[in-house]
Amino acid sequence: KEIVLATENRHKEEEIKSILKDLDIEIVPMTSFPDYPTMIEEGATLEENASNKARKVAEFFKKWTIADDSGLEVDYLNGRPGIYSARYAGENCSYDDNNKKLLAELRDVPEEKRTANFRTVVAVASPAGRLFLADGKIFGTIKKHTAGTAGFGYDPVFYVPEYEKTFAELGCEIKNSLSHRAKALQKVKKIIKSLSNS
Ligand code: ITT
Ligand code: NA
Repeated sequence: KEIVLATENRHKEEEIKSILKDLDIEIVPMTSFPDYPTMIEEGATLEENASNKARKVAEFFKKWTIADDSGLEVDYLNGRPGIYSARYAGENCSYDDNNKKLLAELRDVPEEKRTANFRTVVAVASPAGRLFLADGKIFGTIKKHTAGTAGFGYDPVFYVPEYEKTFAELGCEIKNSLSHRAKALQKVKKIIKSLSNS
């Protein structure tokens, strides 16, 4: 009754564990093993990247595995950075670099044109090669300045109109109740429950 979590991102790991905490399954981060495979993201979609990560790690450990691929799609930028969200400002760039670049690209863009969405695809892979996908999306806007300190990545600039706050201002508890990742993982819970009943 355990499932490997294929991510190198500690923030994601924390959120995923928290959202799945009511499942009767132990979430084992792949980073807790002495060795784990390198996950290469060269797919054209979040679906491809999540599937490839989950499959590769499931095969390596011969254990059920889940992986998350997420991206921020900004309408004014025709959906960028999308699958390139992690390396938007360059290979090995910081979250801060990405946010600076995004705010600069949108500098003179008015409020009503700053719409965006965050999307997560979670893949669940079995050692034998079975694969399940679930996605989650949240709509919002890109704020003109960073605000808030919680979370990671684009959280200080992703603004949720219903709450009049960025993800970073909302804090993890509220974010984990309504985020792109939370929505995808609620579907994953159903998948895992139906698998463990069959
Ligand atoms: P793994 O592939 O190891 O899971 P990663 O950080 O490379 O970790 P992604 O390939 O999915 O993850 O890249 C998504 C990037 O989008 C991530 O690095 C963050 O910058 C950003 N991101 C993802 N989820 C986010 C969230 O909930 N809030 C803010 N930014 C997020
Ligand atoms: Na990645």
